[in-house]
Amino acid sequence: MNDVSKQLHFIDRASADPDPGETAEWREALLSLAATQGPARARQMLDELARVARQQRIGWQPELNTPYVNTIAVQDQPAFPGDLAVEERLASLMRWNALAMVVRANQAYGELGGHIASYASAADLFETGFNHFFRAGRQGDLVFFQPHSAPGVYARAFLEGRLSEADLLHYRQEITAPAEGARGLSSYPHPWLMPDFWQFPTGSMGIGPISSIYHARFMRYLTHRQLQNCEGRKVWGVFGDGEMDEPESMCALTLAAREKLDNLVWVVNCNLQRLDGPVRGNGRIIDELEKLFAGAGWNVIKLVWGSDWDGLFARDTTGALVRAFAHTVDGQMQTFAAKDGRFNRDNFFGQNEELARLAQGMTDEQIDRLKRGGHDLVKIHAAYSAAAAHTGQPTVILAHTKKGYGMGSAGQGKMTTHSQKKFDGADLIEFRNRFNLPLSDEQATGLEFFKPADDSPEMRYLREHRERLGGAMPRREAGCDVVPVPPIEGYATFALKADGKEMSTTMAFVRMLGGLLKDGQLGPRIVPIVADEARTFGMANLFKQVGIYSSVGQRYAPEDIGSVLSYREALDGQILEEGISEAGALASWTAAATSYSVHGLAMLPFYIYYSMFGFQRVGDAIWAAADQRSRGFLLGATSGRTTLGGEGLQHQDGSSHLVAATIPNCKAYDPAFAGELAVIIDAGMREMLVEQQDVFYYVTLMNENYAQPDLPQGAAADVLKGGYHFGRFGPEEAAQRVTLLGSGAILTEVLKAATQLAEDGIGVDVFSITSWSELARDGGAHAADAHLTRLLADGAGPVVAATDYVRALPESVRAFVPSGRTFHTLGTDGFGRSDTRAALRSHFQVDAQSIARQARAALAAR
Ligand SMILES: Cc1ncc(C[n+]2csc(CCOP(=O)(O)OP(=O)(O)O)c2C)c(N)n1
Repeated sequence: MNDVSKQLHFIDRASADPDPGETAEWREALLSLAATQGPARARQMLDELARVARQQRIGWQPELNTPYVNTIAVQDQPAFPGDLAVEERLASLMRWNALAMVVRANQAYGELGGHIASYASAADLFETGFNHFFRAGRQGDLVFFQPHSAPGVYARAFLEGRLSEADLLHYRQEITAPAEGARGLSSYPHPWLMPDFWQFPTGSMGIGPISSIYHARFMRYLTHRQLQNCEGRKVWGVFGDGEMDEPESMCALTLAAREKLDNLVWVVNCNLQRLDGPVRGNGRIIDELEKLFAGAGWNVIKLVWGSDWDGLFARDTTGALVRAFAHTVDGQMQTFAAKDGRFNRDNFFGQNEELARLAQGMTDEQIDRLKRGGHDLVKIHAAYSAAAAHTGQPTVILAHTKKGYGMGSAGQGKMTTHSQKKFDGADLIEFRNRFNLPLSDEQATGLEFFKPADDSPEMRYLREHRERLGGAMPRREAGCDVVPVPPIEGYATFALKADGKEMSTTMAFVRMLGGLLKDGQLGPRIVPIVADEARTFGMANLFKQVGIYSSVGQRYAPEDIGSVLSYREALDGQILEEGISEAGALASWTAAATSYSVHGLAMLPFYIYYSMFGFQRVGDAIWAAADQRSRGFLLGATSGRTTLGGEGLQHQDGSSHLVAATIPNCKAYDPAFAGELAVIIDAGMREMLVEQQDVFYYVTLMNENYAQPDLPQGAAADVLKGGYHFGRFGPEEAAQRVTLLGSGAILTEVLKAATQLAEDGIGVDVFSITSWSELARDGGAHAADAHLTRLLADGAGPVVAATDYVRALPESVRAFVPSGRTFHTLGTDGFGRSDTRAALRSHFQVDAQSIARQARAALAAR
């Protein structure tokens, strides 16, 4: 008895049936009911039995798993609408060119890396989409490509004439390429690097899946708000089975089901392997995902076996195959993939006589070529058709494939296949033979790219099928309408001329937002987004004003129905209330922030959240949004380490600005006053909506109420550059002078310190620093003429900088402090904790006393 049959034996005994005869009678009854009265009646009977079982507390739960076979029965498969032979030849060419691209890049420069095995497993899944389903253009579909399969997408673009041979030769050489007259091809889908090509960045596992869900939901939002009709369009996502382990992949499955996103189709490429080894060596990932998705409310289509298996299943009258699959774990299945036909005959079909009989009459070669479902174009087409036609639920297709499919003894199913990129001559010849490629030995071993003649059946087929589907893809477009931005005076005069009125910058923001929402042209394009914190930030009034988006309207009378702030959900509601999911809210923000490109409709999202739960919590998603050239506002509220007194260590943010500073197209501001905030919002809107720059803004807001001064005349330009002269304190002719810089929450402490110092006869210049990162960038770009250097030119004495963030933030501008003046930084390094603002500021030494003390010490040290 071999290992597999030992396992089978053991499991069969464990589930032994005490009365097989009785079981058979029940089985027969059900079968005859289904045969005579149809499946609907059979389902009704099962429902009734389940109802009775529950009533009797029998403790039975339906098993969410179905047998390890295709969901779509052979008789339900539609006829294949294409030319199978041509499509297979095309797929083989894609495989070859993708492989040649990666191997050649690595032959030239071993350090470049690249992957072959992932695309080898996904090629047929992609090709079926390209030939029959993925519609291009802004009225078409959104397609998320598995990142490590990028070479296959380039290979197709090569045949389509979108990329040249020189381009393929510059795979992963984006810096060198232009000088050599080529375009470099990025490692993974990166819109930042290939802005006319890739739409959705997927290189970081998990971001693609969650993003695809929220893009699908955002299309519903656009439709329901009657901004753009997205009906009929789909979001397709091809993802890895290993990738499903990422929390982001999983966290919005129920949202997709709840929202009935039947415009969403996921294809999970279940090659059973990830990077190091099997995804679930001791289990079955397809079973696990089936349960998970079905439980979450998705339509699940298992695409497990190819057409060659149909005959075997038909002859298998005893159910031996299904039983054998039920006992074959993925680690074993991988071994079967890695071994040849002989091994599979002995070890799979050799498990028992029934199986052995099924394999009789098949050669070892035929056994070797038995396809898994995800490599069979006919089965894939059937699954995609069913998915595309399904209504009321999102669909996941669990496509069983082999990692490194066709890589033969060099890589198919090997533990190490993920990163394999070296092939020797014999391996290449074997690959050529395996896929019947029209290459001579020299061409194969020389890794020549192959492109059929323009008028060949393959090329004609490829072009015709893409033309039918709207042209080549992926293709990213950027043009969109200009949305006029209303004059700042209309919505922010209260902030620019605050006249000492007390308010927090959060309150000021909400008031501005309320005003902007009322603007006839811009208003409808605004997408306010919250993750269950609207009340925290004083935004409850917007519930009534613009409503919370709900795809089903409001099916209840809200408890607070009579109140002016009542909780109002509506089909055309404008606020996206994402619940406690910063990852979800950020994905929503990205969908809105890229609508200008994806849908040609510029939208302006404002996502407001606890600043600590932004760059720290979902920083990678923000990085991907930056890659995707998002345009919108992120608002980090309750910002700073000491403004949010009682909330303690996990909530107090002292670092988000440091991370924001690392994102090239993110402009980050930490304004202290409402007037500064108004100028920043106004400039951001113009930059994004009118000038159509690919930037986004991160602005921190505070909940501390204090007197808001008027914005000094002429300060606006400097506010945007990162800092302006706020005022001069103390005697004009003071013997001792000092300069204080402060940002955000701590500027009020700086001003108090300035008053104290002035009372001691010290002359003080105070600068409000609205953005340390913009100052540092400006300094880096104009070293000889940095804005900060110019600002400080008129002052004298030591410079003391204080912030509610870590000291590294003000340290980033040290190089631009005029020479001869000492520079001292105060910040909130360390863990936050709970206490009053005063106690916290004293503890972190960013209060007025500490700032004044530092200034005096600096003066004394001269
Ligand atoms: C967030 C993140 N973590 C880790 C990686 C590194 N990584 C790249 S591919 C890969 C394995 C992918 O396995 P799977 O999703 O099963 O896809 P396959 O290549 O097997 O088709 C890993 C761990 C990554 N790209 N992103």
